[in-house]
Amino acid sequence: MTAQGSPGPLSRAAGDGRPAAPVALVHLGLGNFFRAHQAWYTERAPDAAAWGYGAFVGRGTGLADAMTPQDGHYTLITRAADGDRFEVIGSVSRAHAFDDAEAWAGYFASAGVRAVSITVTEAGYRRGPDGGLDRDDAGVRTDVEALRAGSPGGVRSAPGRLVAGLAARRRADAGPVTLVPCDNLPGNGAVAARVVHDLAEAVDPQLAAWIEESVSTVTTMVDRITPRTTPDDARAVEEATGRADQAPVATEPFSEWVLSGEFPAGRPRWEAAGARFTDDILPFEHRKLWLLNGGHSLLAYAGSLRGHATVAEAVSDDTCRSWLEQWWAEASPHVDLPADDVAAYRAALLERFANPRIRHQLDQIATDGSQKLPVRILPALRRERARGHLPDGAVRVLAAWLCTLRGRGAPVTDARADEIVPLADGPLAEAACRVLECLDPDLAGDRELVLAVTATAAELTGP
Ligand code: CS2
Repeated sequence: MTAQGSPGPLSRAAGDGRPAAPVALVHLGLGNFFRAHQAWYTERAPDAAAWGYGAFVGRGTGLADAMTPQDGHYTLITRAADGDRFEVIGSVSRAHAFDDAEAWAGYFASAGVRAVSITVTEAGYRRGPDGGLDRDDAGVRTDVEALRAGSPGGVRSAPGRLVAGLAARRRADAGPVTLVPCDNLPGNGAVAARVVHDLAEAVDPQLAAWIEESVSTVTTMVDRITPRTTPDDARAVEEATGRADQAPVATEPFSEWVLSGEFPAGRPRWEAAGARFTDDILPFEHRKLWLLNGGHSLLAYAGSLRGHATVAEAVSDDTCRSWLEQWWAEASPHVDLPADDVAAYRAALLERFANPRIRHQLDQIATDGSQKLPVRILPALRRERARGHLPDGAVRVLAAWLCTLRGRGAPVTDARADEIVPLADGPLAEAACRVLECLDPDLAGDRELVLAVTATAAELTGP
């Protein structure tokens, strides 16, 4: 507390006194995950003083409004099962609203900016059924028109914004740059490179050719469970540190970052802060996407149907826990890592999920099932079907999602809700077939699978 007994504000002086680093990194998607993960690794890198972020909110102005009066600072609360640790993070040098197009272009035009990281959710890449850019998406069409007309100010989609920035870099001849997508998609580097290429090609093929030569896109596996901030978090910071923080973020102690690819313009020494660089990232992506994220999706849908609100509540229910173990037993053999490593990861994961002090809401995880299930559940399901197995754990996730779309359990918030919710209506067996078809037409042709999803959905919701 300050001398008057009222909490002091958070500012550069309240951190380690380090002045704001020059902006050498740009981030799109300033939110809690970025602040608990990439910004934290950057803060802990030994060369942090040279690597500040210019970070942009994906939508709206919220966090930029809260962080700017605090000079970009915020408190990271590391919430272990037995207590909290408080750390002031200063790696965000400037926080910007989503529509600050001038600052965005200015950073890209600066040779001092070396890399651009991205957290825009799975849906933010605006992919179509072939995995490339969805050219029929209304937002994509508007952005292509705006960029063709030379007015990037109103561009809103993530691929559109990246192309607008890269066009500014090319005009300024500011040299190579690296894109660092940090969303839960396998091969997120290839995904980001593809949608950026497709959008640039639609605007100006010469720009697309320049991007091909000058932009490196790395692939990353990111992991740290980070729930929404609650008013209690600000109170906890104030009580423990005497500081009034308008934008704290609480996260778990565990953190992992695996990266693969080249940074031709340089990067912070993230490896000295615990990040790992590898040439073979796929097994790490599978381990995390299938076991952690797949487990999360199972609990989000099936746990909500059983009346639970958080991950910790759901895993303390023996039934949910046995469903989780069942899914893990099906997915684990397909993870190409030593069995002992996978077993240790699962054991650690159970503890992480059970951390009662992390209130990770199931409805937050339940969002965008149409984007998440294809990367979290379907790869292992397909591998099991190819072996002639009918994996009950995977079937249960699909069945629970179907029930959710039919109005049971967690509320539906999904990028494809308008299309999918009507498909889930009507007689259960037909609904199961339509919903599976919309995830992957081959699934709807698998009669045994459709019957199993239908029967499990009926069991989950009772008579
Ligand atoms: C979660 C992830 O919301 C979700 O879908 O599964 O945000 C998860 O908490 C993170 O990937 C953990 O690293």
